[in-house]
Amino acid sequence: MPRPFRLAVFAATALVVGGVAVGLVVARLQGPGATDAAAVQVRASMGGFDPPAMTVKAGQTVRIELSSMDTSMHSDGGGWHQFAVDALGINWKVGPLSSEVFEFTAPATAGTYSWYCDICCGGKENPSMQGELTVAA
Ligand SMILES: [Cu+2]
Repeated sequence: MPRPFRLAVFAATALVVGGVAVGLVVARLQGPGATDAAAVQVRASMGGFDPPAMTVKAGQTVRIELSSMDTSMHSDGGGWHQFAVDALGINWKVGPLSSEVFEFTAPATAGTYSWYCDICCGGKENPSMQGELTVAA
């Protein structure tokens, strides 16, 4: 290959690789979620749930957008998180750096339920991978 051409190929390759790297960093900083304005935003990461507690009305249809803020680079769970409430038959999962919208109908009577993620960080015994759902009358 002629030298100027090789230089051009090198420059183009460097630009593409650099652009992908910048894109990845930006995506990591922004994170997923907030695609559904009508849904309650729940973000899960290795650090825990944000928010770690929520209150809903009895009998209400609850719409939740669950996001995983972690990348697939996490050796512990591969960036997947779970939102499970055994008593309500809820078992939602979301993949790395993505979000999904789920719905459930809150029980008709008031009560308190705990939710957990059993995928990462030692599973549901880990206090940071738990949250509390309050159903208010
Ligand atoms: Cu988790």
